[in-house]
Amino acid sequence: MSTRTVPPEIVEANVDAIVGPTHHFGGLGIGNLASQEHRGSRSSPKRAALEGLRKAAWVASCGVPQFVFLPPHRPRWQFLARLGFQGKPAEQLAAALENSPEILSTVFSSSFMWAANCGTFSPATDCSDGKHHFTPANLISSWHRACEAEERSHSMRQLLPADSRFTIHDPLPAIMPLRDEGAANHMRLSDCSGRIGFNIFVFGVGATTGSTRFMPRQTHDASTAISRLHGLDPGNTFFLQQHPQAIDAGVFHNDVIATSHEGLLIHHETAFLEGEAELVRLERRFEELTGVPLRRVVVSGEALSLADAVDSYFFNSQILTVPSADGHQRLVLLCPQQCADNQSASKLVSQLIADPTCPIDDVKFISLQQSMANGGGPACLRIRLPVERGECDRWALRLDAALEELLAGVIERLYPDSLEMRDLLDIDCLQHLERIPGEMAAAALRANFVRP
Ligand code: SUG
Repeated sequence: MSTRTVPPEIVEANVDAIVGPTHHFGGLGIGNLASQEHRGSRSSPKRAALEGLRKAAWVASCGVPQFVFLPPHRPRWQFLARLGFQGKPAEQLAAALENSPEILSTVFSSSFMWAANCGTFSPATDCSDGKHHFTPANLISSWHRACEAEERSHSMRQLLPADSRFTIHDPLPAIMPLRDEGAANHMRLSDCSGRIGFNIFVFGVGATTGSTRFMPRQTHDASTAISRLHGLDPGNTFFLQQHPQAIDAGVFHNDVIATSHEGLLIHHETAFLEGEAELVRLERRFEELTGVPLRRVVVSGEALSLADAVDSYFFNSQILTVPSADGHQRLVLLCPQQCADNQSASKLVSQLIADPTCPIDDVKFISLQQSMANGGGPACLRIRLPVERGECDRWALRLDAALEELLAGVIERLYPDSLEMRDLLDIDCLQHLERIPGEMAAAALRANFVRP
């Protein structure tokens, strides 16, 4: 039980990306078993977008500040032109498909929907210059994601007020030794006020050899560069290497094998390679600065095998501090439906709720079938921005009932029920899909959810 009466001074604003109308199964996620398994299957952009929107709306209904990023324009015509595809739109797309399905998938990608990969955010309270810092992830491990960084810098600027309190860096240089996948490989712990922060960066490639089956997506050099750029206190910053066995089992990001919230860290016993010394340093430092012990839950392979962790996405559950009517705060675990369906995960969730030493009070299961089929659970769909209470009142695109209705209306009316890669070559279908992000943005602007 965690119920307490003093609300944290720093609150976690959540930002979810609205799924785009060209959501499809391209099979491009490196080391991502679900994405590879569903390659070429028919998708439902409408269902994907409504599932994601309902998840974000549920979080908002709990009283957690919730914002959205709107989908960017597709297809990426400039990308096609840069690869030398010329001619009329239909000809360019057909030539791209003939050349490689990866190119067609890239120009229509909706993978920006996994906002946890949009970048790494550090709140002002953790940074030496007293400003918030955000570094968009360069995502250069894969074709379809490497173009997202520019779009996401734009989305952040659209959301946040033009304010000297935010420093938005350039993405790290686009070279393989600096590959970065953002908040999916970063965890922040804090004291109960939220002011004393502890930052954990998790990388797949360091001095020692990494995975053999799949290319690890985050490098140690990228993680250390971000911690320097953000001016994080080295004494409160920790670096852990992902266990190669985990990467080989389909754990392509740390948020598929570990999670954290305030003073709670939950990780699988095979999450990190020789991580114990760094974790002990973290525990000592946490207790020294906060006066209370870190609550670390280590999930054994016996309780949840790596295969079940990947199948259920238990670690990709969101942990939310939810204010309740009596003025208390409760910790709620928002799990993908797969955790209820997977026997080991379901038992683990029940045990955590029943455990009096675990601060999680409650669980909610949510269906995100379309995102999960591409390897994205509840936590992948959002980025957390810990800021001062009330600070986000001035941000754009806050998800309230009116914005939810507006977005659901556009999705219901315009998003396709079903989509296959070949449909993207149909000129009528293409013209329809191409108009949707603009219409959604214009509707949000008319209703004053976005600054002009
Ligand atoms: O990068 N899937 C994404 C899933 C990202 C999940 N995010 C976090 N774990 N935070 C990825 O692998 C699949 C796209 C496709 O195959 O069409 C994809 O990109």
